[in-house]
Amino acid sequence: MEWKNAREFEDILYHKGEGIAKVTINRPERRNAFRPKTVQEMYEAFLDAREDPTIGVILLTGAGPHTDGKYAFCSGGDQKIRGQAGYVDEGGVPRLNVLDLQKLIRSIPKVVIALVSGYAIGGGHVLHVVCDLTIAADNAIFGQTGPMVGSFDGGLGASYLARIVGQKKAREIWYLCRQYNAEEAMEMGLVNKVVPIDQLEAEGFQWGREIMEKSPLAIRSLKSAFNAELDGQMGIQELSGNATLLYYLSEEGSEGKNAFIEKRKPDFSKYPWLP
Ligand code: 2NE
Repeated sequence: MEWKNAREFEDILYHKGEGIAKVTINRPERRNAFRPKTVQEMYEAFLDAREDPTIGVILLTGAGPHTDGKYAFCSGGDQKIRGQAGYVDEGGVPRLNVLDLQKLIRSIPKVVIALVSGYAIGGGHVLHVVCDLTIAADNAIFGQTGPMVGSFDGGLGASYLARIVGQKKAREIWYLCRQYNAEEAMEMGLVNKVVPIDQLEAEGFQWGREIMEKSPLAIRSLKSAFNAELDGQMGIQELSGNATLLYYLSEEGSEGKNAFIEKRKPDFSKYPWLP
């Protein structure tokens, strides 16, 4: 695969190739824990991918291995810069901006695939949970640590996790803070596929390529439909936004606009009231 550097950041790497964007958390010395800057950079990269009409798939992964040979997707919020009211940025402001990133990943009308090697722990686990799909390397380790380190994510990190693995299992994951290997994650439906670590990126790229051969409007409508069931008014807004987009693309939708511009009465008579 041919990756081109899409933009320079400090805490992440951002590449594009063949309609696929790749966001790599690049703090392996902290098992790819995120600080506010890391999250802000990821947010900017995801926004760029959302705005780029050539991009249909985004891979989210972690840089590794670290010098000790260990891999991590992401180990959650950087506990070393956690203050009393959140993760403290360079200006001294406490933040929980990863929640904004979760919402963006969920609502972006493109397919987001988490490629997990090593640890996906705490807020890092939640990040893979909110992605559309997860491909795990055979060394992947999944788990929540919140109740051990004085934190929790009761939003998508709890409720959406429960939708994926079921209530009993989600409660086990959060209450006991155990770690689960790739095979166990596969058994509970937490990941889509497990591959040898040296094949992880190639597998993710192949899934991306297959998705890129499909209809963009069909995929974006499906994503918003999957979300709508769970997301209340915001889910309906997303789904309906796609209906509006499709209507604008139709001749019938254009007739209304054209009539206004041409200062005439719109003529919708040739469009059928389908059963
Ligand atoms: C990930 C894990 C299990 C890895 O264990 P191990 O034994 O392989 O590595 P080690 O030695 O713990 O970590 C290697 C280096 O990375 C740092 C460590 O401190 C260590 O650095 P040194 O002290 O040797 O210099 N490191 C690892 N994770 C870090 C982190 N999250 N923040 C800062 N430094 C970190 C093991 O490292 C682990 O359990 N990490 C902590 C996982 C965790 O509790 N994350 C936070 C959960 S809360 C959260 O993410 C959150 C939320 O609940 C709600 C909103 C937003 C965020």
